[in-house]
Amino acid sequence: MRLFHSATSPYVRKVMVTAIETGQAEAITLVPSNGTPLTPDEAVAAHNPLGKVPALETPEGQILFDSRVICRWLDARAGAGLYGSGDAQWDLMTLEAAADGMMDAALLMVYEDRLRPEPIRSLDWVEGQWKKIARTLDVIEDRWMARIEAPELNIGQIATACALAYLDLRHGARDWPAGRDRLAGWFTGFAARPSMTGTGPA
Ligand SMILES: N[C@@H](CCC(=O)N[C@@H](CS)C(=O)NCC(=O)O)C(=O)O
Repeated sequence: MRLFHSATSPYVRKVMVTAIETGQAEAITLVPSNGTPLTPDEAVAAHNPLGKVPALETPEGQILFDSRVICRWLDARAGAGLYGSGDAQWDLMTLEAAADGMMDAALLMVYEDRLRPEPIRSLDWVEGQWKKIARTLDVIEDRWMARIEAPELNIGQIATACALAYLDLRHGARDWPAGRDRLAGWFTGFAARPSMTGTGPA
């Protein structure tokens, strides 16, 4: 199968960590891509009309996007159980959505800085995005650590770790670990997994 890929994308990383953890990475051929809303990658747009990575072409030729769908598909294909069952699955999918939302906000901050001409940039808007991230980090630290620290691997852990790594990569000066000792301590351990050290920017 083929995966439209960018090494710095936290969403792509989520897919790659899921693929490695479920033993499917060898079956994936990476197709490098580097589009933005201003400079779309036409090859990606031909497969995903939103022009975004990750997009996956399955062995049967089906095109899947976005990262949530691809991770779910990889999990189902391997029978890995990353989403749990019963009430837990809704909790884990909500945690994944929260982590993805942090990625969204963090990426919008980057785009505002890189893609929008300086005279029309909004610092208030950037700070509004950071507040979304800060609130979500606090809620994870206060209410979600049982899922985060669970011994069995789950999709909430993978998504959260990829979001935190992206915060370190793009917004390190904001120092997200400050005041969030439990989440920061967990992340140090999770970030050492081969699936994390083997993915992301070199
Ligand atoms: N909700 C999507 C978000 C994917 C996304 O925003 N990817 C970025 C790279 S980090 C992208 O391809 N941006 C290009 C664009 O927005 O045109 C997912 O979970 O896969």
